[in-house]
Amino acid sequence: MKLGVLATYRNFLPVTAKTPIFSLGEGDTPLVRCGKLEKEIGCGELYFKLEGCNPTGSFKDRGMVVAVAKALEAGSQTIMCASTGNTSASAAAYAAYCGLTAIIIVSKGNIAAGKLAQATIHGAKIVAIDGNFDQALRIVRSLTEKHPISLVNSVNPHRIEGQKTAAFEIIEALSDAPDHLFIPVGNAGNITAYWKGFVEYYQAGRASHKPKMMGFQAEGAAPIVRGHIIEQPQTIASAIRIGNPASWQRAVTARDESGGIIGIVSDEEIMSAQRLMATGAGVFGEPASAASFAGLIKMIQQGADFSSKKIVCVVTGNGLKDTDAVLQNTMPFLELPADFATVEQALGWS
Ligand code: AN7
Repeated sequence: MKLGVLATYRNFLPVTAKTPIFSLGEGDTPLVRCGKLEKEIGCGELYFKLEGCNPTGSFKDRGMVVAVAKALEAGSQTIMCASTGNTSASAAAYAAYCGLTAIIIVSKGNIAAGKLAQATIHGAKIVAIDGNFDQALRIVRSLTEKHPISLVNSVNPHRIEGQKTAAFEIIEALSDAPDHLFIPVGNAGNITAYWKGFVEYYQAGRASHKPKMMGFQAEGAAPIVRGHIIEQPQTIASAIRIGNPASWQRAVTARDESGGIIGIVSDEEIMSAQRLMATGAGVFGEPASAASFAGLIKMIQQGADFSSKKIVCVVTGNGLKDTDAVLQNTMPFLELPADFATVEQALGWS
């Protein structure tokens, strides 16, 4: 049985004698090396951290298990979040497991179908607003200040605590930190969490150095890179369609303290990286999660030299959550009658 994030890393987490310890099987996700893509794009060692293997299919579960445990410890009966999809799926699942009510606020028409199905099947109360994620988060922050409800967005520090465990796992798997960590940036909680995790394991003597943090935002939703709030963020990567990240300043700190960058990738670069990851490595990540690999490819194309570097790209969410994004951009398949000879001929074997 998997121990889960709370039991495995309790000494690094805000776990007290009163904190309930439970797990839906989050954490301990694969770190997969891809020699083929290493050669193809030209970097020393290339690993994908498969966060889509978490129970609800994204990295959010690591933080959610801690946030929900602390909400239970505080006697809360209801949790609430704004979400571009994955946070709501995770909140809904952990609330269901713990017998809590989950209320989620989303931007109408802007959530990938798989994520909405998750929140629905787990029994969350779903409110869709005529507005974007940033507006939803503002409403949720005000509501949870006024009413006795636990906020489980990553402005809740327990979320960051849980999510930092992915950095611990990478160091454990590689027996040291990588040289660079490539990661998508939306609300900027995850880059904040990884940096915290790398710093803590470094300070604990578990790593000889800290990686450079390489964050990537989508071109139409890149407030940190552009240096101002984006009122109407746009990108095919709906998970990171965020114009005013809650952890903006901490992402900048992670970038600067690590000597890394936060850059931009276009929707085309995201979709082509998603495809290359799928065809070259057998990894199917959702569009937002391909922003990390897209950033790596882009930097190499622009002349960066990673030929002797150990690189980890975080694949933050499972591609099955958002199949529309893929099927809209795919070559149509062959449609044939159910006839042996016709199929054989169409495949070029007769
Ligand atoms: C797959 O679910 O913000 O920079 O509300 O789902 O920590 O926000 C999701 C974000 C990257 C960005 N990859 O992480 C939400 C939400 C995937 C995501 C991000 C998200 P942050």
